[in-house]
Amino acid sequence: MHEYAREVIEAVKARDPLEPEFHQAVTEVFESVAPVLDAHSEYRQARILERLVEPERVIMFRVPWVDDNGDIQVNRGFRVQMNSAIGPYKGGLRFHPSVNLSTMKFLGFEQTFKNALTTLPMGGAKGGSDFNPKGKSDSEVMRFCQSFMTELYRHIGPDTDVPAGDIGVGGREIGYLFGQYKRLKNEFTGVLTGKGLGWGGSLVRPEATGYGVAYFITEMLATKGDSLAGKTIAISGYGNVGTYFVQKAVEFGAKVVSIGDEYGCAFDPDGISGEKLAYMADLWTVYRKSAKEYADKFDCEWRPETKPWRFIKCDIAVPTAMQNEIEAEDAAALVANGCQVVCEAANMPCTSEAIHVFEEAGVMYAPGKAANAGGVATSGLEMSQNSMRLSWSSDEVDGRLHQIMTGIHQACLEAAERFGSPGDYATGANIAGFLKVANAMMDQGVV
Ligand code: 2IT
Repeated sequence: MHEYAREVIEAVKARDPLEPEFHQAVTEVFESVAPVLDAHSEYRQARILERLVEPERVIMFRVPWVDDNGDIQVNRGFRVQMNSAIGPYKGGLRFHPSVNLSTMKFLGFEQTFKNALTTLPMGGAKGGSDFNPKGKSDSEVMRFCQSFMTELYRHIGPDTDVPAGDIGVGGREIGYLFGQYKRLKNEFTGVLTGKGLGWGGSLVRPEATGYGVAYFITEMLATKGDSLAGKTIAISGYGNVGTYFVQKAVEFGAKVVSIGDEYGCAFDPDGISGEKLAYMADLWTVYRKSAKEYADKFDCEWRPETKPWRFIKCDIAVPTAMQNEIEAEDAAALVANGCQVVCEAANMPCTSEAIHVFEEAGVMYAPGKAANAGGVATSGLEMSQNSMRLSWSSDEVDGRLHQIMTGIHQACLEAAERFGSPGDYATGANIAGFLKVANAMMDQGVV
């Protein structure tokens, strides 16, 4: 670890000791950029690391709402506006009971470098609430979203901060949030992405994160003269990212054999496709049910309270759920079962210890900030279309997404090579993202 990076990490831990996820994200990036700091003392003089770890603005607010029984509920809302050096703040909103300031800061920090890698002009932010949409009626979700936006609207805007979805925030929630923003501001603008296709959304935005991951893995395998055809893949979620990843992976000839959620994991050795894939797509968005329903409906194995990583033999593991879902023991089990590629579709799903296990075993590992950047990249394309007041065809958007993903893959490999870690995607992604953001900050002075 570089001495300057170590000093700043220690200062972050001392100042905010109760933010382990944020410490983890900062440590991973700052460990990677050691060779850059060695070669460029100007970043230290400009206190770039101290500025990167301090969000430009943190907004925390009360979100009161009335449930279907007439009882008053109170949740906590957040928006962490991390860094605007290369564009307006941009990043998703997460509605999940695990949301707190640490998770919001880690996600905003990751988003800053991810957005830089897309090459589009977007700064980094994240927001959300500890509200749990599971088990809530549509009207409860609507009232919650309206209350959330009643505070958030004064802090965002199409040239200021453009939120989108993340875990627990999909098309339904974006609709309610957009409706309330429009009503409060009396303005129809591209203030959110992931909008409905009939009112400013972009074709391919729903598919983009999953497709992007499949494009990224394809590039990784191509460096070894290999492809997705015939590969067995384990995934852990069944939401938007997982669903469209499965669709593209199947198109590329692979077989995806698991889905899961916080209750357990469904193992389908025949692979998810056709009718089963269509059901998976509707499982949450239409039926609002657990992954167990899939196992029941298609008569396959359901393992309660188990993660797929522990028992499934796969060539490729694609965590699509939550931070730190792959721990060291899970990583060891994957390696023992012959897994050769781990590609993060979620944000920071591997612990630092798990990544270490993969490195030791020579498993190819791609970090989320590179591999899952297709979602936010296509959000950037939605912003462009909104600004121009026109819509591109699916082929146009998908073509740009594909080009962006191959570009990110290339940028990771080039940065890794240039700074002495050839083939190391994590180091390459962190360095490439860091250089773009840090250089913009240098140009813009002490702000
Ligand atoms: O983690 C992510 O990149 C997202 N949730 C998407 C953010 C966005 O603004 O589309």
